[in-house]
Amino acid sequence: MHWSYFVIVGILACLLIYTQSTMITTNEISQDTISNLSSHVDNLESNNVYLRDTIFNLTTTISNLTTIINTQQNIIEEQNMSINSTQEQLSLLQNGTFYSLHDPTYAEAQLFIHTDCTDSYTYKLGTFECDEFAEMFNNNAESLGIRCGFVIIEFGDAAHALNAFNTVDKGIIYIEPQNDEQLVHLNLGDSYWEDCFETNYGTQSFNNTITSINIIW
Ligand SMILES: [Ca+2]
Ligand SMILES: [Ca+2]
Repeated sequence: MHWSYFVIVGILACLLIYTQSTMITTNEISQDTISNLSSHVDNLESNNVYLRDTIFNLTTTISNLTTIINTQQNIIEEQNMSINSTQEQLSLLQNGTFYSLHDPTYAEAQLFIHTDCTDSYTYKLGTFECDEFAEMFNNNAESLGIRCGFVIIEFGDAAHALNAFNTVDKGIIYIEPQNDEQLVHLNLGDSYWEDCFETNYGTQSFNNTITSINIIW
């Protein structure tokens, strides 16, 4: 054979070896790349779970903070209303439109009871009943600067109104404004007309056992 034939065969053999070598390298690179990408995907999925948890926690935190903000805003609004009301009352006090009230001494309360004429009015069913007596007595006292309580007691199926003073030296006293009589006591379970006065009003034909006592100052 001619020597050029061997040269050609040699060149072709070299090319074949080179090509196979290149394919193996490319194949190895591709597997590495897939492995890296797969690892990267795992990391991304892991990050994704973390981010989802973070978003969930932040959403919960935002919801809680929103609730707190709404609560605080409500408190601020209530306080603003209270401030406005107080400023209004202060303004009225400064203008002399309101008068300040004080709790009386026991003697001052007695003096008022005996000089006030509410008890001289006549009870009229439907138009001037116990609540009108108690309201008039309260308003007359407070027009003089004496703080007076409007007292409502319940008998279960009926109710009655009277008055109270929180005296500075002898505590709370209760007054029946229809006749100026001061009660000896006023307790739940008492029968109002039978137990609460020194005067004997006799046994009542209706249930007057006290089931609740409310003082509106
Ligand atoms: Ca009187
Ligand atoms: Ca009052």
